[in-house]
Amino acid sequence: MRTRVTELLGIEYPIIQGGMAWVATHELASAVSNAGGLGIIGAGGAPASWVREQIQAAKRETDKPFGVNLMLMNPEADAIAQVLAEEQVKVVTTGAGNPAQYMEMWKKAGIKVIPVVASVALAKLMERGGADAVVAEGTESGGHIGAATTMTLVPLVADAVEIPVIAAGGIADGRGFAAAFMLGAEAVQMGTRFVVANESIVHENYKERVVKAKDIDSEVTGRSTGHPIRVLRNKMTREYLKMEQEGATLEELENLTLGALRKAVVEGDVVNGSVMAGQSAALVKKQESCAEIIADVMDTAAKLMHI
Ligand code: TUI
Repeated sequence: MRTRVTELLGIEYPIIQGGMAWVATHELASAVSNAGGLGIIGAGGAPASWVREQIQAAKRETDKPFGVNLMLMNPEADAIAQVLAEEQVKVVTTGAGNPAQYMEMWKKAGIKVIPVVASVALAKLMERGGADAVVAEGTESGGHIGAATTMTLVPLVADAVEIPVIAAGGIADGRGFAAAFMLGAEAVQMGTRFVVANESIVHENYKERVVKAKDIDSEVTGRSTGHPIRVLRNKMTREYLKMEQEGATLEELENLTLGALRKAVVEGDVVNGSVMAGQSAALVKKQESCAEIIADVMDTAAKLMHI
């Protein structure tokens, strides 16, 4: 299936793997790229040296294009932005901020730049700044989220910009893929479904939690702090939401979540840790390889779209 996004990135299928902090390591990224999608290494809150090592490992594991996501709240964002240019990564996506200050350097290095946006305003700004495409990410997504739903954000962004739009948030199967295309997207980004991939290094407890998740298990912490984070409900979220309601300070709330993602992903503590996942966790039924995930999504989508 060809779209402007498959042509832009040189990939076989218009499926991009989300650049999830702690989860999207070189193992997952190279597996997705080898399966014909676009794998992405998630820099998350990691230091620049770690990001460089991850890129070099992925280069050994695949000769297909892969990308890196720069989470702009990372204290080492400047240094990482430099590493991405030096390593001449094919594709960069960004999250949780405005990457305008790095755009010129990346474009000069020949990098395709795809900011993740949660609003029409930022999508337009990114297009004016030279972005090659945008990911329009709805509030159904896991992790740090905006307010608009995928159902409204994707067509609004598609109307507002000329560059290709990639839909994200709530998409985990061929039905979501087909729906996204009906809304004007030319590719999809999926995170949650790839969390449970065989090639994902995520702790088994975390994967089991995602597979077992039901529709009502999705929760948002941090609405009052201005940093809403979508996660799966557990002891941590119950305590957090109670403290938030009782007017706890930012510091008290941050103490509860600091390092919580690592605790869940690496240590497998899905009780006290932060189990970030999108609403689509309820749609994720089993662990399988990245190639099987992509084949399943594309098979269903092709039938629905009569192609
Ligand atoms: O970035 C994400 N999702 C993330 S980042 C992350 S790591 C993290 N961990 C703890 C605390 C905070 C982050 C986990 N999940 N998605 C892309 C995304 N970007 N969603 C929303 C936005 C966004 C929001 C506001 C982008 C820009 C923005 O404002 C731009 C401006 O003008 O500053």
